[in-house]
Amino acid sequence: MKKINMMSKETFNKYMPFFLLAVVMLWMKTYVSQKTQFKLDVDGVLQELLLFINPLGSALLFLSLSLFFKGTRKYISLLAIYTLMSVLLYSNVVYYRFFSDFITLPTLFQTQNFGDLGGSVLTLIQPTDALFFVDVVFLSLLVFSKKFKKDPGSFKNKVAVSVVTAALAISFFNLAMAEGDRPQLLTRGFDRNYIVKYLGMYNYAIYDTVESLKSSSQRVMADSDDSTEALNYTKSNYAEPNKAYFGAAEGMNVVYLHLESFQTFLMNYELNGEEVTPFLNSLIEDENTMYFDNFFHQTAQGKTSDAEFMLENSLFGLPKGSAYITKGKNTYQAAPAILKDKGYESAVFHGNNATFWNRSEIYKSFGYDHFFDIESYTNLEEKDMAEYGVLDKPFFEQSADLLETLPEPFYTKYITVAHHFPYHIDQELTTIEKGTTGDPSVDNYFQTARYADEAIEQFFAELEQSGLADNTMIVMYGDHYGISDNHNQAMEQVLSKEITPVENAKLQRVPLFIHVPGLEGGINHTYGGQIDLLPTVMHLLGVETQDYVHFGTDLLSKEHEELVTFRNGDYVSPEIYALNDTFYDPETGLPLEEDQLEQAEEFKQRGEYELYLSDQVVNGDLLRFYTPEGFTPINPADYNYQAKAVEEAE
Ligand code: GP9
Ligand code: MN
Repeated sequence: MKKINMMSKETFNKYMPFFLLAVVMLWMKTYVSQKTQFKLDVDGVLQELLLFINPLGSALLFLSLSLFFKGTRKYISLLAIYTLMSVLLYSNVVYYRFFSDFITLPTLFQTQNFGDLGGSVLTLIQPTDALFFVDVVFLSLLVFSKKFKKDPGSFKNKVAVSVVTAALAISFFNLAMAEGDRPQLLTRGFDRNYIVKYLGMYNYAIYDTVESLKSSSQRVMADSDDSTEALNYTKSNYAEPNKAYFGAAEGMNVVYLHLESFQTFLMNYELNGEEVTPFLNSLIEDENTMYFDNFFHQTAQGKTSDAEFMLENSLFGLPKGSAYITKGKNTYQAAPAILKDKGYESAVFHGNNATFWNRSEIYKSFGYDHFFDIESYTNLEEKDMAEYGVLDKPFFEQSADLLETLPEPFYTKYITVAHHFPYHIDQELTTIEKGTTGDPSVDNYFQTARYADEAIEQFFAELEQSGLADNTMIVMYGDHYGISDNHNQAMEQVLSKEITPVENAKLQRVPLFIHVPGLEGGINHTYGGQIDLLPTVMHLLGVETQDYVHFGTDLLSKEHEELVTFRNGDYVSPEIYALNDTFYDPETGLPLEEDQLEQAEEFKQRGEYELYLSDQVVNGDLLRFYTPEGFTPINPADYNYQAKAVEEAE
């Protein structure tokens, strides 16, 4: 008995310094990473202090699990936990460089996507990143070195439990201070930056795991009564179609062109006195094209998939992850399904793997008849390929033959890829110089935008040649920003102005063109977002929408409310911009006066309520309980794109 006690004491003396060294190293590495790699807007001494202490609780807590292991296994388990936490931290650093956001559990299930990202990920990794693992190497050398004497003794559970308790006490103290500074931190959860700033990277990971599990249990808990609130709201929010436009494109084919990473600032922008997008610029002036210059993307982590999700459903994307990935099996009443009842055949053209963003699954739930993915583009050479699939010019060229196989009227979507981060393109294919800011992503951005512009011109010409142009409505929209706010320094040079919060919000504008043969065009300054596309397009086609659960309203309706809510609860409207808990006057860029706050607050609440209801619908899969009149529900099992591809090839 006495001997065991002695051993514990010795063990304590030998293992503890090693253990504490590991805790301090992990704490410091995490603190320095949080401070330098993420833009957390740390404001004031208290927030600085919290940022400093928040990794301590988690480092202590997780590493103390090693104390429960017997003998020398303590060392191995500590090293394993340390390495896992380092990998988690570093993955977030890399992810943040592109997305300005943190990884969430649903995005982890997108391993296929991460694999496909390939080259993009490589451009995000820097040689100095090796520093993130210097400590791991050092600890491994210690653990595996014979010279470093490891203590074979074991801790009493009581000791281990006391260390865990101390770690929890530090974490709870941290949480209490954080809640004091930012009430409802965990319940609001709109902004992952807040959680990391106050509670640190590792606690964020726990928070995210719990939230994600909650979300999947929401479907199980939901019942038909839950759909009533959303239905009542969307009915009361419905905007009557404008008679001048309703049915203006009735019976026409529909073509959506998904303009990857296009932002409105590119329109009519001149680089060294030369237009970057001459063809799109010419469409702004086209007599049959409506161009919206205050149209905003509303995407979050789901990027392209969020944009698609909104335009097909007029439901918001999820606050984290992508509904495409986690909600692919939900019941939807999406555009292809609505139009199927009107005799339309639908197809998506996209020269990438079918599984990217889980498209091959969710398109079935949307009722898409065909999905022409990379397998459908057979006549390809190395030079025709971009990072995410077939380059836009060969893509449109080969899609023309595929389109011929479709009966009219059709509803189709073309998803382009050439103008995608990091905007690499073979210099032989470029017809405009790079930018000169010194920031490669920004400088390259102009070249791929020009290439995409030429490809779109080619598509318009093809449509003309095939005789389809006179009977086809073309909708083109930018899907999300291409230049994240990490590049604002270079963007200030591009725009020759300071990028204030208001200017930054204005940079979230993406172009929207609606071209309808025979309909008068022009520039439309209405504020709107991607959520509004579906009712706008349906009304132009003469399809009523009041029975559908849509969170957007027709941009052409006189009742359209000019309020664009972003996924984080911020919003923009012609007179008020609500950004990061401050209300601004978009004209002056200054915070609003006290007496103007009432309307600002009301918009804020309405926006948040809409996001909440939309999330209820998506997370609870509530559309399974409600079928609009005249709508034929979709059975995803009726669709099999692969079989069709095989049949067609034979
Ligand atoms: C990939 C493409 C890109 O198929 O649509 O998606 P993004 O990275 O822009 O979300
Ligand atoms: Mn995209």
